[in-house]
Amino acid sequence: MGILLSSLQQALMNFTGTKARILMLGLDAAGKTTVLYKLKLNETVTTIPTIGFNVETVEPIRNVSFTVWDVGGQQKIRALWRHYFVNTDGLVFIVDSADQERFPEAKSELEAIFENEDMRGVPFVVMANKQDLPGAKGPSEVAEALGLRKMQGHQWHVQGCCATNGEGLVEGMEVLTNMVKQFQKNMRY
Ligand SMILES: Nc1nc2c(ncn2[C@@H]2O[C@H](COP(=O)(O)OP(=O)(O)OP(=O)(O)O)[C@@H](O)[C@H]2O)c(=O)[nH]1
Ligand SMILES: [Mg+2]
Repeated sequence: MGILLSSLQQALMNFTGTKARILMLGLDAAGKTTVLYKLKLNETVTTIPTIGFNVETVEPIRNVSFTVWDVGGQQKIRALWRHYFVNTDGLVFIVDSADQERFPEAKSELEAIFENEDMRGVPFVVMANKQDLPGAKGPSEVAEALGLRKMQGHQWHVQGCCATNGEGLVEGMEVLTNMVKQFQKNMRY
């Protein structure tokens, strides 16, 4: 009986569960790869700058299973980002909240992402990362610096987090999950 119930449960999960393709972008050293492996392994990995990409499936959140693409953010390879846009269900845009000088650069890269047709209406979460560092700006200041309130046509959320200890990551992904579900229901299908 137990086995039957659990296989029924599994079948139901398979039936109701959705899949989502999540793209993770942001300037070099913002913490994308650190976030990815914290979510995947719950470990703080030692990273080197990503040339190309990392892709991992992470544990389902609220019955949505994620494939997360973490693409290198160095200036000279940002032109490659657009090759990952097609069929994206949600964007995680990571910002180093302690690197105020680069907020304008982050803002213009985020705007450039949404100029692309393939990213039309895609919901996004800005992870205001590195909240542990002295001088880190809070999520609302990061939202302000990125001009998020003036952005039209997307659901968004800004989440303070710290990729090295994991704080805020699951919370941010949960909000993204809800937005992705709505996006898949209303816009894509
Ligand atoms: N203090 C602190 N350091 C962090 C945090 N998140 C990431 N880092 C550090 O920031 C550096 C860059 O992190 P990565 O994850 O490699 O950055 P990335 O965005 O993947 O960079 P690229 O691959 O070059 O695009 C590493 O030394 C991380 O340990 C954080 O929340 N707090
Ligand atoms: Mg990286």
